[in-house]
Amino acid sequence: MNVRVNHPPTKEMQALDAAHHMHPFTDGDALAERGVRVITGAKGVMLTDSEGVQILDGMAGLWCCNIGYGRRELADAAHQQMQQLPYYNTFFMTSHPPVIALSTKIAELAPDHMNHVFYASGGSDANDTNIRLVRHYWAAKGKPDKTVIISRKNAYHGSTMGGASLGGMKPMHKQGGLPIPDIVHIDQPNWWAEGGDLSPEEFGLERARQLEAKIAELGENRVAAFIAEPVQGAGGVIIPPDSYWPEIQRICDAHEILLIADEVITGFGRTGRMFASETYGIRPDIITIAKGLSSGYAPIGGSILSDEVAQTINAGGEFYHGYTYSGHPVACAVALENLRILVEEGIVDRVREDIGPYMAELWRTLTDHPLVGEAKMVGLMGSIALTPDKTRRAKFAAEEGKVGLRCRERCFANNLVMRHVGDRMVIAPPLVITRHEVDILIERARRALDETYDGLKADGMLVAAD
Ligand code: PXG
Repeated sequence: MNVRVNHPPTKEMQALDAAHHMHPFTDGDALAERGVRVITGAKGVMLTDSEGVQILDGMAGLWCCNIGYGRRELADAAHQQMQQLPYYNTFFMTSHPPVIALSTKIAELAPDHMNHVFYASGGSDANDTNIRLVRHYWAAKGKPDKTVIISRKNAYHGSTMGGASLGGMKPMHKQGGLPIPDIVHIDQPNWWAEGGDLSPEEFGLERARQLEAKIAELGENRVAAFIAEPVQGAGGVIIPPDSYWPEIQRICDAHEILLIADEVITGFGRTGRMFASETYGIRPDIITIAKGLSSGYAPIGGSILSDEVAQTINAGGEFYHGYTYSGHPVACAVALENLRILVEEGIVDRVREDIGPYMAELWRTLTDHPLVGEAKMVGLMGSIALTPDKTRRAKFAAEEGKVGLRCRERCFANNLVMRHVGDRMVIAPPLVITRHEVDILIERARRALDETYDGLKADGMLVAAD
């Protein structure tokens, strides 16, 4: 691999980073004490750090680098577009070729009834758009009281005021006085942690029916929409029981509630179909997109709207909403090239028919490890539940997340990026990962699990909570 040494020494960069760079979702003092790992390059599924060490990126960046790193074609697309037209806006009756081409392409790839795109710069602001959009939609239909959006606990829908309010992360709500009004949360379909004695199918139905109960409690005339990730990603890759989504769909249809599928992670091939809505038979009114839309090569997100939603919005007068970078030409050109590669190279079909099943089979073998309870995977996103006692699906006596953090650190020490969410480990490698690289990933994960187990044993932490 071509490693360019075009940066200051690692120690110097770490000091400057600690002095001047405020990191997202990071305890700044802890970071300054340990020093960051500086990533300087990447190719395929491999990252290179400032010491020249190669790390297997089991998280595709932040669940986004679907086509892998280092694709020259995307750099060329950006280069050409920057020379041709680096910026122009899409406000006030103007447009440009890349945004027209990208919108046409997304409409072709999206479910048949969804042919319109409103752009943002990422997933959070796209979900902010969705809040305003669904409320405007119902007002335009003469039902201005339909303003409440129902979401789920432990959901992640972004970090803006709107996105974090839609999300169901308690620690995020605590900072900044969230959620904003008229957003409520029901329970998530996490059978491993919350299923009790119910079968997964019974539990899936029970959790879905909380939506119907919540609509009844609030009154159908008050509820605008239900938003959910088809598979909760940042919440720990919670793959719902098969009974869950058909029941949610039935309830939304029966009660005149818009369904927003937040496919920021699951979109563009992650579950083995272009959208997870296809994987789970969901018929959304709105799909949130970002991440895999450009494989992370350029910041771009948006909302794909059904024909009915788009027509209602268009007929409802001016929608006073938009961002300077809505439909940014360079980001659109990059996304378009990314989608060309995704389609022409058959990357999504390969996830469904080859590399996904291959990895899922190896992933499931991890359940023979004493620390691993369930090991689940759909397409190329998966998770394992760490437990001190798998027969009882027990939690650790230690504070939740402590064991997961230890495991993540052992992964990193073994040059594998695998994240933890509480005491679940999550994985979502670039979709172009090869079988050989999957073998390496599993081998490193197993080694990290062994080392975590040994460390817990030595520290007397293999103890279940009561
Ligand atoms: N919706 C979903 C489902 C997401 O996963 C967003 C919206 C927000 O997108 P932006 O582009 O504004 O970040 C996300 C983002 C993690 C992690 O650690 C996950 C996300 C972002 C950052 C970290 O799992 N998801």
